[in-house]
Amino acid sequence: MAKAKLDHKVESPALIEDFYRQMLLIRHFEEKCNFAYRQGKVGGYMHVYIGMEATAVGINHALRPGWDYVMAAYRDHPQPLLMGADPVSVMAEIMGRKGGLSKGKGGSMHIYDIERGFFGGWGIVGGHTALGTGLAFAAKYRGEDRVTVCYLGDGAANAGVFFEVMNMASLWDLPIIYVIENNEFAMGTRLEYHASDTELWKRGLPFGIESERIDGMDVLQVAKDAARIVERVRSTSRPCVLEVMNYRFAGHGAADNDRRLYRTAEEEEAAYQRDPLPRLERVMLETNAMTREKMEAIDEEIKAQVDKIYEAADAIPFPDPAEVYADVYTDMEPEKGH
Ligand SMILES: Cc1ncc(C[n+]2csc(CCOP(=O)(O)OP(=O)(O)O)c2C)c(N)n1
Ligand SMILES: [Mg+2]
Repeated sequence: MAKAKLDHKVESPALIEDFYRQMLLIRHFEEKCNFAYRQGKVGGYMHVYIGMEATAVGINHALRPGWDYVMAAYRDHPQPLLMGADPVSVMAEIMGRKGGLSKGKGGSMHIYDIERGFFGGWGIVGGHTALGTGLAFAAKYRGEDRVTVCYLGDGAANAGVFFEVMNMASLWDLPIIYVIENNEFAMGTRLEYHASDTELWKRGLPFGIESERIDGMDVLQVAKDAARIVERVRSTSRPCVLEVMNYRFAGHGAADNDRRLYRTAEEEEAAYQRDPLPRLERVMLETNAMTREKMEAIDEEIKAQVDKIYEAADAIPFPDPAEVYADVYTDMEPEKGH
């Protein structure tokens, strides 16, 4: 996907269109992933990003392509798409095919694109914040002005390791942004049941880290805030805790078929009113940035593009079983007895 150039005047109609296309690509891509899962074409766990698109799109826009680092937990399909990976290689990974970004051996939760600065794709809740902090440490140690964005969930914000690494990041002035995506749920446990203080942005304060909370459903606002924060982190080499308020429209993972056990239809309906896509559409209509006809045409175009991505990925074979150990361990080879 073409990435908009680093022009932070988000009022520009071309940039708004780019944001719209990026959010639509993620939405349709994720819907197609759900379809693939139901067809039995996805092994293991899979978690989609439907409803949360504005967060990754707005934050990605503030980053320097091919330079800054990004790390995510297991809700990791949107980041490589936004960072310029071939979408077929993302879909192929999710479907366990040879042409996948992790050669079909990682699956949905373990997608990496190191060349573009995307470091996964991790399933241990909260554990990856230590790895993300290591990336920021490495950049600083090498004297590079890279910013690391480490996404984590509201549930992950309770993990002990997160408190340890916030301490290190502040102590060592690491250029990292911990983006806490508060989608109000950790699996089937709502925020109020798992967090003693539901204002998660405050997690950074005891460590002297600049911390704030923003609306994650408004892509233009996220882009503006992210631009300001990334710039600050890059120039000061000080960490940031950024709580982004969004909502997980789908179940926790593709196998979560019973959301009514933990949330009501009314609550979901209220959340859908905050949907970042219609929200941007309203802005575009009000400002005459785009007509309804053009929006519909773009929507059709992206749906067709995603159909092709799926078909192309589905045509790729599975990895050769003889290569099961290849690229899995760095120093071990099967013939040497492992
Ligand atoms: C250390 C650890 N504990 C428990 C789990 C099981 N688990 C998987 S996802 C999840 C919830 C995480 O919620 P959150 O951090 O809010 O992320 P979200 O799914 O909302 O993006 C849990 C408890 C795990 N994967 N790792
Ligand atoms: Mg959550």
